[in-house]
Amino acid sequence: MAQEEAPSTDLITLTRHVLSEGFRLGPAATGDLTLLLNAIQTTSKFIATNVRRARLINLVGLAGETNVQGEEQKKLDVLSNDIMVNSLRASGKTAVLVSEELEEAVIIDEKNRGKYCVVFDPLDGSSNIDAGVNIGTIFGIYHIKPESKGTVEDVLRPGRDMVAAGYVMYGSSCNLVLSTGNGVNGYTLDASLGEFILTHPDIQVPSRGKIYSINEGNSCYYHEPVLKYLHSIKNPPSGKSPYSARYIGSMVADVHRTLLYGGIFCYPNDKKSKSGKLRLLYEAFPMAYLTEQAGGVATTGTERILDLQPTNIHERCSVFLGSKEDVQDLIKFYEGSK
Ligand code: FDP
Repeated sequence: MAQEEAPSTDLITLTRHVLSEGFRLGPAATGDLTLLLNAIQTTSKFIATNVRRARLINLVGLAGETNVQGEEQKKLDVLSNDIMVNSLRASGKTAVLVSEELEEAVIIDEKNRGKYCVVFDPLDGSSNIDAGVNIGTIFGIYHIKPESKGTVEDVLRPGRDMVAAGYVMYGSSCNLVLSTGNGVNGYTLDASLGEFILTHPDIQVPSRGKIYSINEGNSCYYHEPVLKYLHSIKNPPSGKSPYSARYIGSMVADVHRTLLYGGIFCYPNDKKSKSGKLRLLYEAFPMAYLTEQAGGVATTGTERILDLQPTNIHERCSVFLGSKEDVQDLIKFYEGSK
């Protein structure tokens, strides 16, 4: 009879893991990023609790406002934004905050000012909230520029300048996936301990997958390269299987599956949405950073996402990311259309 594996008595918590990465940096590590990540952990637990109880404590539905994108804000969007802004300000480690829910960047007062800037979407996938489908928080972290006291210029920089990025997925479990520039690790919240435990060490996107993820309802607007690519994966040469479609409509959930199972996630620009839908700073950059750190590729179709230079904190961009070979296949259709 197979022996049952004994429960672990040596849990690697997120804080322990990040601290051990800090130790590798030697004296250069001041502990500030660890403290900032601690604040993000706390906000994630707080938001996770509210997401779980939303139906019971009347947190579903609209808050009655529209955000900077002209989208209706849900009560949970507003609450999650407030939780993050308060906690990040109080951490004393931030200088500039950019949230999807706020028109302007928040410049932190001198008393609470630190060295980092955090760009975030506090609750991504809002259209799924009321149905209890997976939603998430996405964040990216920059160090302020040398000599800067913290201005919006500190975040109007290419995503490759980020020092860390991650997301938290509120689903059947609460997962935090993080990179501090040294690979990607995934942690699962053990609600009884109140700690994120390392459950997915060193996530690597498979080099090729079998899944494509796109809102195909928009296909009448798609540009030629996207249509041709989709045709190619749905009508493979004989003997090969077509790709399966999976689209949740929450970027965090669709990207999480793509990182673990491989394949390609797409939200292209098209004839109707000339710049695409997803936001560069706090959706595309963090997810592109994680994808590359996990060995995948993230592109607009013609450019590496992490090389884009933002000019506006809420700008949008076209996104294709996932398994290296799948995304390279897509890129070939763009190159062929030149
Ligand atoms: P949502 O509008 O529900 O907040 O950018 C937000 C986002 O969700 C992403 O999470 C998701 O990938 C995408 O938009 C879904 O957009 P469509 O409904 O147009 O497919």
